[in-house]
Amino acid sequence: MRSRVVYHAVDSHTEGMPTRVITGGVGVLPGATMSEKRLRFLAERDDLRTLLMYEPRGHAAMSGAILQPPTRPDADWGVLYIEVSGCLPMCGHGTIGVATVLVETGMVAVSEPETVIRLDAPAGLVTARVQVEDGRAVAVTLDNVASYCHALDEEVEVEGFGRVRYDIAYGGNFYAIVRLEDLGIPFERAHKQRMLDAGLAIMDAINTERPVVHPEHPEIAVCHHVYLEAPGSTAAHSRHAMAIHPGWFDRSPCGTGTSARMAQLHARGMLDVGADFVNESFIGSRFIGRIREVTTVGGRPGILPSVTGRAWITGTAQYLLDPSDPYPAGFLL
Ligand code: PYC
Repeated sequence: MRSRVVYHAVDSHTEGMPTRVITGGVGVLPGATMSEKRLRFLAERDDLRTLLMYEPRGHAAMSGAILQPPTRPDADWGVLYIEVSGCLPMCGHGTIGVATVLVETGMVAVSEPETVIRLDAPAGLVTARVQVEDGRAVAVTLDNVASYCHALDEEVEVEGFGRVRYDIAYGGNFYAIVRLEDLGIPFERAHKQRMLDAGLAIMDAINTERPVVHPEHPEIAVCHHVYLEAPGSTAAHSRHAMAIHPGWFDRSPCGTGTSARMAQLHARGMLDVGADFVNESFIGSRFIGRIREVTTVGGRPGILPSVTGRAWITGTAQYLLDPSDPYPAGFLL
């Protein structure tokens, strides 16, 4: 066995969605803040992301996180989110996976019934409150970054669908929220390809015709997620399929998407501070969301959201790269 590198990983899934947590082998990435580390990593080390996320070590819906020393004194760990689409500024299911791994491997001081972990993420400081029983993380509540509704009742021209109406909100990433009924697509797995095609065409149209920029983080300026709302969804319990660039569905209920959805529902006057919001994924798994308080984001009305879910460790691994491997950066079909 030969290898140029060894990356240590603890694999997990959060409500069905993988998080490969890289615990060693990468070293300290350059950059004074996690946001700077993210941009430099994308520019200088993207082959490491694709090695760990793409086939044959990953797959077309793979997601993960690289642990780093924090860049700010009020955080316990730094996190760089990696996935097939790139490096997200923030990832909710990934944070729940990271917090579970940190507790269950003893990489943080664990206290019961609650262990609080402050994470330095590219989008800002987030706190994971882990409910611990007999050393096991049985639930994680993520206090996410400030979220806000960017626009309601927008429209774009989408090839094959005509004028499509959408709301757009930010919860750590931008999310366009579109009713499946408006697209004439049933909320059924048999129609998943039509849903994915619609989601990708909608995000393309938004990024071309009506691009978005975060008012405080100008580097966050793309919509790569479309929340396809299922018929019958309410402000108490919403079902959806989350279409993600370049062509996959979130298996989890999407933590940043849950936060964005709560910001949109709050802007519509449908969800109050403190009320439970159940967000259900395409595979039927659930997060419970709650608005902790209202705030402002770049002068706009916003919310401070929390999201509760659970992750399970699925394995540990050392990922290697044989010097003769013909796919040192992986590949996607
Ligand atoms: O949970 O925030 C999330 C997320 C983003 C993309 C996939 N999952």
